[in-house]
Amino acid sequence: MKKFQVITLFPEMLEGVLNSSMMWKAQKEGLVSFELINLREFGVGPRQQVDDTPYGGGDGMLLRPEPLFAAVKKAKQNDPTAKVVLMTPRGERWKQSVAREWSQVDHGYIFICGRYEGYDERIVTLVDKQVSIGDYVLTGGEIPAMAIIDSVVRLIPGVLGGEASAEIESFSDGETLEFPQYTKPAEFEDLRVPDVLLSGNHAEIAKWRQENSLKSD
Ligand code: 6GU
Repeated sequence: MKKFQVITLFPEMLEGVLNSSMMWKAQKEGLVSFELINLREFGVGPRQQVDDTPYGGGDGMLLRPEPLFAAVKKAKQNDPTAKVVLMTPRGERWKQSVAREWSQVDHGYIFICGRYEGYDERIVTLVDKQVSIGDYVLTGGEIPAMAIIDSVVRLIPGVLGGEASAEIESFSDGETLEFPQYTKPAEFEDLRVPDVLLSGNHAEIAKWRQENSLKSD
């Protein structure tokens, strides 16, 4: 069972997503487990401070190293072989081929979600990989962490159910994006399903789907 741990100041942001749909099913079937680690619990002093002003001046607050180091230590105790992943717009761009690799390895992952204006750079010494989900800046790593976990979990054998989805997956082999699909009715407000899909000609249908799929990577 693969364990995904997420270190965050906002565990409630992830709860709904990780406990719904496919990710709920994957947990229920014992294929994955999720653990949310609240960074606030590792805060410094009586006010459990997690951030402070940058040395050298400048606006905003940075996450302090002590709570981050303590939270990673806790996560490593839970899962000693897990890899540590830092969510940052400066990281390597996430892609489907990496999601596939991560779904096949037999160790867990610990995600560190940055927040506010940044983090103390010393956290990088604990990190195996820095990941970004695209060239834009979000206010925190929580949404990227959810995107990455979703993209990995759906590829774990046994998670994706149903003949139809498995069929699309094997057709695409993960490298080809899905073709457009239609269901009943065949005509809706003057919008018609392409004739080829109603033709019953399986060779023509396969050709149409191939031509209308997008290549990834
Ligand atoms: Cl991983 N974090 C933040 N804050 N913004 C991002 C990102 C990550 N990936 C793209 N934008």
